[in-house]
Amino acid sequence: MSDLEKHQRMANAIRFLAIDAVEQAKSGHPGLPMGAADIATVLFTEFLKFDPTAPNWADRDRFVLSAGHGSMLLYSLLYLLGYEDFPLEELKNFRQLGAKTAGHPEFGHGAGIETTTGPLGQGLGNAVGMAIAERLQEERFGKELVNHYTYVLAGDGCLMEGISQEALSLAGHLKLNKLIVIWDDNGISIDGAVSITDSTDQVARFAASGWNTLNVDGHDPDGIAAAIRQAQASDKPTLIAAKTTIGFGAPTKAGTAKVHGAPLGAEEIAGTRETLNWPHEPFEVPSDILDAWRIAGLRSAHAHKDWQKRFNDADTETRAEFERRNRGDLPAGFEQAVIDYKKKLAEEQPTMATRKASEAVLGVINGVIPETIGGSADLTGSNNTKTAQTNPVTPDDFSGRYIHYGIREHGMAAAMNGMALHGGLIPYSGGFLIFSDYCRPSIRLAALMNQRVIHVMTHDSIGLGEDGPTHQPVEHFAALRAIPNLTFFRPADITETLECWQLSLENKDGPSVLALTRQNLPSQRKTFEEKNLSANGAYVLIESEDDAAVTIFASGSEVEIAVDAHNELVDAGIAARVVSVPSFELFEAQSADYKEAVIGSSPVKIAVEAGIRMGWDRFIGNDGLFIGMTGFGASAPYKELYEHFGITKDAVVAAAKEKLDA
Ligand SMILES: Cc1ncc(C[n+]2csc(CCOP(=O)(O)OP(=O)(O)O)c2C)c(N)n1
Repeated sequence: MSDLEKHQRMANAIRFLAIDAVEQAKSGHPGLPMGAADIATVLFTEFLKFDPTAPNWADRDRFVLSAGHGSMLLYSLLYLLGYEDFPLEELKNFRQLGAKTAGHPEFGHGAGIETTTGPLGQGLGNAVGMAIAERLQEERFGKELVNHYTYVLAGDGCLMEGISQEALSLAGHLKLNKLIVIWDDNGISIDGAVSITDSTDQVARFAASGWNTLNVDGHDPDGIAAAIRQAQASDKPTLIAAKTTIGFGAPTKAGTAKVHGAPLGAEEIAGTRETLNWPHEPFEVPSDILDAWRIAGLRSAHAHKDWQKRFNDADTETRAEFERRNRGDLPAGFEQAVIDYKKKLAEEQPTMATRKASEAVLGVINGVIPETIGGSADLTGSNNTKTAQTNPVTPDDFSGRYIHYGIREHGMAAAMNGMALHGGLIPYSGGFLIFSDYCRPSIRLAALMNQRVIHVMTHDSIGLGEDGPTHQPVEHFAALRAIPNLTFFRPADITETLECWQLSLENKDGPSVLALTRQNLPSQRKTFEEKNLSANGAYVLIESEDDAAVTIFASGSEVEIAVDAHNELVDAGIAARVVSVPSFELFEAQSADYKEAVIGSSPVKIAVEAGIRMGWDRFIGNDGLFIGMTGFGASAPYKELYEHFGITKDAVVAAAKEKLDA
């Protein structure tokens, strides 16, 4: 068998596993795996550094299938290469409940999947973060321990999505030369030819963004190999534009949209078997070809062994630190640093905006956790995410710990996911809360993938004032609280800010958003408590000695209003209590007894929050009183806005009295 013939048969194994799995599931996308099989075969058998027996080996090359609908390409590869989590049974169960072979690749379902893809373009954004992480870790631990490439297979859809521009321009700027994107340029999407919707010169676009670009016939193995070799030697990230035929080998459907996302059907499959000379039963891979794939799976075993030896030769401290960071454990000194700082805050009782509080807290955190990587989407001076420890990362110097992401919220959030997935780093970033809308798809995926990324989002309400309703979050608290496994924090003062930061860092299994104010807030916590009270999600900030007639619930900046209203009610002889609610999600996780005790049984329950009511009925009931927003904000100094929208101490007191009198 000639080399070419062997290559073709190995590629056909991918094609037919994809065809058969999609046919069996009666759903899925055969076109991409059939079209990109040659590319994948060359990449995985000649270039990619990986070890199926150690799928999480830290120095493996990363492969991201950004065009996640082509998931059967990845599952076929993982089976053929011998990954334990992907036996043939899994392929036969493609898209069925409980299978690791979900419709789109899902991180965490099976070892070998680097990231969840499906929303087009996200994988490209993740890969930029992985490539950044590689450079950062290489700078810290040296090439001996960190030296790998990040490969992406992207489709037309990935490149058409807006996020692609944010991702690729950031990568080009940072000269991420170990990032190699292979574009499956088949000219077809769902509605038909790409030409009916797009006339972009993609190669020129990448070149204009600082990329090395190459063109190749995506069915010519030697050409593909030569291109990857050139890409590896480049001092820029590389786009390999690979011309392919979608559904390669299908006699009537190849090159058409018909093969993108539907089973081929019995007749077409029979024709494809004939065209590609594959006379085997469904799911059958001839033993010589399976052997060839399994041998390819062993290709990097030596590289892994050599790496392990270099790792064993490293000094104890380096080894321990490398492993700790990759496990995601926080350093030993962290908890004590939090307690010490909390004591100081209890003594000093500072008044400050929570965005400033966050900066002060970060000064402590970044001093003891070397793996935090900060950043901001061009709002560093507003988000206060940069501290003395975090020098900027530049294209030529990755020793820093701060990334100026530019005005690219979506690209930033996707890159942060990639950094977290890569391992060894804790990314946090800055942006305006209103623009959580611009990165919501990536935040959602971080939650789905259980990734620790921390979004510092400032200017969290009408309290930002003059910038007006385009910049004032109203529905965003509710919208973010709606995302499963995302912890949304809205701290009321600097002590809560410290606690919420601690909780965000200690939560290894999900993302957090810290909603912080532009305006100053007084300290609400008057005494030192070692316990993290915010960990309960809601807690009684001011208790009432008598049975409280009124309980006021509030989050963030409105806790001050709640406390002022409480004081006035108490002065008027009305027993009242205040509950601070930094996080709905953490409150829900408490015991039923705790929740009942915190909510209490006051006849009047009032919630105060400068956002919409949605979600607050959980605390105040359907008949509770809500003081907040019902529509968009306005442009004015913030104190006037609170008056204008009636979110004031007087409004709370009046509402309470009215209800009590009713
Ligand atoms: C953000 C997003 N929008 C829409 C979709 C639905 N979708 C899945 S594949 C696809 C077409 C992609 O075309 P292309 O990348 O050329 O893939 P190919 O046809 O080559 O398989 C679309 C619109 C999606 N998965 N993600």
